[in-house]
Amino acid sequence: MTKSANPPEASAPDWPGWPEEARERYRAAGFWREEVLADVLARQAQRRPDAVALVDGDRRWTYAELASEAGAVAAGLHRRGVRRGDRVVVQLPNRAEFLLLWFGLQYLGAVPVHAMPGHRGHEISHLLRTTGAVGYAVADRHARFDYRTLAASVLEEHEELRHVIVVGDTGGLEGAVGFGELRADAPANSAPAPDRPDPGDIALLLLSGGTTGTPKLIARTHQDYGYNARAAAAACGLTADSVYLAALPAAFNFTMCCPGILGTLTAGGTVVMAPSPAPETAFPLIAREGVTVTALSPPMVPVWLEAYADRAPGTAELESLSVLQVGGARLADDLARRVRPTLGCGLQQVFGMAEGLINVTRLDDPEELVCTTQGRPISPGDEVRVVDGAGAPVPVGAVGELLTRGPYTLRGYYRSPELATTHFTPDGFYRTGDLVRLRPSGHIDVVGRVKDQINRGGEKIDATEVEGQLLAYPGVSAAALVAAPDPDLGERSVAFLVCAGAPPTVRELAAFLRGRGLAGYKSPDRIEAVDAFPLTAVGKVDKNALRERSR
Ligand code: OOB
Repeated sequence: MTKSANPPEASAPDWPGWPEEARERYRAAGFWREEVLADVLARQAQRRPDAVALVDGDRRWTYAELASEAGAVAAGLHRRGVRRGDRVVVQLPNRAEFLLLWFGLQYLGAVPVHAMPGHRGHEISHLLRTTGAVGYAVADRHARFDYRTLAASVLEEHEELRHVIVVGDTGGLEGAVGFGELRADAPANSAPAPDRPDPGDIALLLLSGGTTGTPKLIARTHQDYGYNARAAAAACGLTADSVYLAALPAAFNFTMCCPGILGTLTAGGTVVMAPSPAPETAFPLIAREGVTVTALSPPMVPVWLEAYADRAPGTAELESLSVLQVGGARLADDLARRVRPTLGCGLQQVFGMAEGLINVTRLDDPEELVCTTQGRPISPGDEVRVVDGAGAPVPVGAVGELLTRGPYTLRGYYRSPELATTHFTPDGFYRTGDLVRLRPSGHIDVVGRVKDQINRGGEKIDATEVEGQLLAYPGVSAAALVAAPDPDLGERSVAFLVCAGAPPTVRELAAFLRGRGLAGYKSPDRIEAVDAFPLTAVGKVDKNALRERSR
């Protein structure tokens, strides 16, 4: 038997976890159960073996089939030496294979690391390096990009990376195994005797939007993520009759668990994979599969509203849809108000974060709250505080930074002890960096943020990370990235550059950053050349002044 390169998490001081007192409380309250995420699927395969669990195009899997396929994937991975606690970076589009592999890993107690489809060499290398992953799963091609080229380049750099799994054609990539081959190696129903992880072990690693230069990783445990799925499913009213369309990237925490894919499976419903949230793809899928709930980020909302308003009268493509969730960035109130009259479904605003805390408007909340707030926490165990710059609580209705602690909110980042004091209070609250106002009902209005981030329609861009890359451009001696308001995306990025000669054009800079392996959405949308930056009283770059200038 091949020895695993990575010991199980329980023995590694990779992250702080919750203090004993909190763990006992969360167990006693019934938030945490003695369960692992693989049990979600195994249980449904027992209870409703013939119900449809997953749909991808013309392919469908009942719960029994999904469990058996995931078992076969687990067996294939096990044969190749993947073991409990091993990390595998998963960068797959919304295809059934995402879930087959994800549950295959769960069956082994191995840990999927959620990469986004838009990530490139810079981000993937960081994930591989930080997690010491033994595997990397990609599609052959997706959205006009050949992921095998990316895999080939990272394979050279990362010694610990022993398994590249390609969904589709491996294209002769040395050392790669095709997904079909991986699972075909093992006959159905031959899942290895599970090396059952502890419910408190890391079940998956999510990527944070990041505010410190390199994307931070968030360890989610079986019991905290399992609870997140159950609580979100309850707050969203999911049942075994729910049909969820996964239209945003499956790797996104919103899509995966709020309630998303995992919440739907927890409730015994059906997950339908959509290759894209565009109306021409999503609407026919909703009609064909009788989708009842889906989730979008704000920029897609006007696109859906316009597309549906343009439909011929009497078109009832969205008839089955009862809830449209919107989150990831602030939804404008006037767009929110148009959802029900135009699409004929309820709106649920979702203000969440990979770090944990999820807020949702409830289905029976007054329309005014649904259209103007970002919801309230899904769990009675969620603690929220709104504080001023000195950390003192502000009165209800006043703006302050949101701090939070709870049964599914992290207490520290993965392998980043240096962030303990900057991102957490001494008593374990996570500093979200979001500026909010609390209503007397407990609903939260998100009004801005203190973190140095651009929220480009839900895609988070870490200013510090991009600034570091901009400084590598020949002739650039100083760089500052700020958000400018944008009618479609909410925000776009503007790079202020101090250059020795002529500044680069947007296209030149994009090509340069692409060459450095940076994800495309991080390239500045606009460039402003300046002689020097405005400074604050203490001599820091005055980003507020730059934001004003970028309007
Ligand atoms: C979701 O997760 P992340 O980790 O990509 O980003 C979290 C941040 C929040 O701290 C906040 O700044 C912003 O995204 N955000 C919103 C928002 N939802 C997220 N800002 C205003 N209004 C909203 N509705 O984005 C995420 C994770 C799970 C569920 C939903 C979104």
